[in-house]
Amino acid sequence: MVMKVYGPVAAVCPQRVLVCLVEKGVEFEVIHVDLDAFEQKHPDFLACQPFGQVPVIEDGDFRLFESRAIIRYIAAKYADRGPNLLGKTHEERALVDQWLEVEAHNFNDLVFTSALQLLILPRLGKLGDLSLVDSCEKKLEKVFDVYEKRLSETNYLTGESFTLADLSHLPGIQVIMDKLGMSHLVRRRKNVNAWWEDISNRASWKKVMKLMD
Ligand SMILES: N[C@@H](CCC(=O)N[C@@H](CS)C(=O)NCC(=O)O)C(=O)O
Repeated sequence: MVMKVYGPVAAVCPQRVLVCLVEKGVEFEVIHVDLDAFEQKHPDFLACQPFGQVPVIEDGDFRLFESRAIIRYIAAKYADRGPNLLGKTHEERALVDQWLEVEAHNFNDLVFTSALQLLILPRLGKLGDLSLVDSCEKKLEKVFDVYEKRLSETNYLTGESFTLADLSHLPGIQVIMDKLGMSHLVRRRKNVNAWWEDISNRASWKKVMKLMD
């Protein structure tokens, strides 16, 4: 059965889901949702995602929103194929959860706020608040310092193999590298840079990036 993913392939939250599907070799169909036309706020869409955001998946009769819940679902449902993205022991699984929480609560908001001020508001003809971007950048420096230390001990955030915790960072760091003018945050940190080079060169991420061509 083909899994349906609602959302534009250019948006970071759907990308988190798409890269997970590609890692697991799951067939999917993208149903484009035009965010600029506010299709995500249409009553039909709100019936699927009451907060009016993408992504949403449909797997047969089962519907799910929240990108990190979706990648956990995919990784668990397809545990027997592709790489193990969830960890094997209780401890490994707990570490995957820990770093997924870090991505969601310590990292993501800083990237999102910067992207809102630098990219989204100007596209709507509004001025972004550059002092807010500056403050986010300073906070990101500290977050990446934590990652740098962690990645000096292990090749990936949770240990010696790639998991959902690394995967979940791919869309946000790609925005930092390409669109926010903050690539120095990664490039100036030896271990973060080596980790980024590794995870962003995975065939799965390259395939997701190509979906935007
Ligand atoms: N926590 C949600 C966040 C979803 C989210 O912020 N989606 C963005 C695109 S990356 C969106 O739909 N933006 C349009 C809007 O909020 O109206 C998730 O991870 O799925």
